[in-house]
Amino acid sequence: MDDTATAADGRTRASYPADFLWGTATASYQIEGSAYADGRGRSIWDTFSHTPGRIANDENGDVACDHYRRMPADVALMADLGVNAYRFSVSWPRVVPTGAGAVEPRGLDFYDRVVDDELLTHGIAPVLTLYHWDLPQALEDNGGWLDRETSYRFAEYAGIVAERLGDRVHTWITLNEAVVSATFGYGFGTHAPGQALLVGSFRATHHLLLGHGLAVQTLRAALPGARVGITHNLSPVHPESDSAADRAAAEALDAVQNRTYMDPVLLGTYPGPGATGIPVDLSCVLDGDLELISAPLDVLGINYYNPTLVSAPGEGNPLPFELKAFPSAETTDMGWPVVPDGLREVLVAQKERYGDRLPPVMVTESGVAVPDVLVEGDVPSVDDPRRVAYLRSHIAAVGAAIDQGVDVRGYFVWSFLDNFEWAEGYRPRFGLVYTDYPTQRRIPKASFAWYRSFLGGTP
Ligand code: IFM
Repeated sequence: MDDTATAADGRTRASYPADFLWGTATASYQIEGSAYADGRGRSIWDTFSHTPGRIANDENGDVACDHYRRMPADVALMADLGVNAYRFSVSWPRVVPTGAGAVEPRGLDFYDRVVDDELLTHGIAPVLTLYHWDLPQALEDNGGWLDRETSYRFAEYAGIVAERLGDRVHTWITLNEAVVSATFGYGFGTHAPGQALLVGSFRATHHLLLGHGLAVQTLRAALPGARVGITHNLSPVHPESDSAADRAAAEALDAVQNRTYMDPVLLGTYPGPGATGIPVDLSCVLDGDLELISAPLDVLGINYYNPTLVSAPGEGNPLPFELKAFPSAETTDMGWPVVPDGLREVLVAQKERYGDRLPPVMVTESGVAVPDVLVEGDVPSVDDPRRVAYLRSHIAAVGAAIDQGVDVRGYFVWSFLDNFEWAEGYRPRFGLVYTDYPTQRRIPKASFAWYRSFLGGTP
C-alpha cells in the first residue's frame, strides 16, 4: 500500500472495525437529470430551480450528471473505487409522480436496477435514503410539509419502495437533514419550496419528523429485519468566549439546530422555547406524535461539515444568539471552516448527551468543495490535495471518536460525483470524480486514487 494512504494519524483501513461501511454518497435531484423521463413527476426543486433568481446562474437539475442514463457506468466506477457501500436517495416524484396515488413502475424499475443489477452485483451495500429534499410538487400545492397529511403520504411512499426493494437494501434512511429542509425551505426560503416563514417553519420540522416516525412504522411492518435510521446534519456549537452570556447563546443555538432534531427522535421531547429562546408554536404536535417519532432506530446517520461559533446577541438582534466566523486556517468553496476535530467532537457529544439511547452511528456525509481544475491531456486529471487532506483528517477524527467509545459503523464521502449543489448550482465541486458537465465525462480526481488506495486498491 502507498505510504500516504493512511488517515492523517497513520490509521489504516484495518484500524477500523472489520465490517465498517466505507462508502460514498449522492442524492437523486443532485445527480440524476432526466427530469422529464419515464413519467417522473415535478418536484419542488424543479419548480424552484426554474424560478428566475433562485439558483446561482439560474441553473437547474434537468440534466445534472445525467446519472439516470449513465448509472451502470457510474456504479462500475464506484466498484473500481473499492467502496463496500453506496448511499443514494430515491426520488419520490419518480416513484409516485404526484406524491399520492398512482405509482410509476418505470421509476421503481430504475432503483431496482441500481440495487440489484449494479450495486449488489458489484458487492456494494445499498444505503437508501427515502427523502433527500425532492418533495412532489403536487404535495407542496396542498401545503407541503406544513400540512400534516404530507407525513402520511411519505409513509405510504416508504411502503411502496419497501415492497419493491425491501429485502435487498442494507440500511434505510428516512430523511436527510430535516433541519435543512425546514430551515432553508420553509424558514428562510433560500431552498425549495422557497417559503420564508421564519419561526413558522417549525410546522415543517414537526411534520418531517412525524413523516419519519410513520415511515419507520411502515418499514418495520413491511420488513421486520430491516435496519432503519434517520440522518441529521449536526454542528458542534462553540461560544465565542467563556462568558455566561456567550455560553447561553451557544446552548440556545445548539438547541435550535441540533437538539430540535435529535431530542424528539432519541428522547421523545422537543427542547422547547425554554431551551431555544425562540417562541415556537407547538400546537401542531398532537398526542402520540412524539411516541411515533421516538420509536427505536438501528442506526443514526450524522452529516458533519463544520462547527459553529456564536456570541450573545448584539443590540437590536431579536435572536438569542449571534453567528460569528469560526476561526480556521482553511475555508472551503462553500465558505465553511475546515475543522476536522469537530467531527470527533460532535460524535462524542452525541454519545455523552444521549448515552445508551444513541444507536450505532454512521457518518453519512463528510466532504469538501474546493476549486478543482481539470487538466486536459492524454490522460485528463484533477489534482485535489486539499480534498485528500480533508478526507485523511476527517477519517482520523472518526477513529478518535471510536477510541472514545462511540460506536461508529460507517463513513460516506460526500460526494461520489461533482453535482448540483442546490441554491449554489454547479459551481461548488464536492466529488471524488470530476463531472465535466458539457461532455458528461467522468474524471476520477487524485482524491479518488487516494481513497481507493486507503480502501486497499492500487492508487
Ligand atoms: O450537497 C449537500 C447534500 O445534499 C446535503 N448535505 C450537505 C451537502 C453539501 O452542501
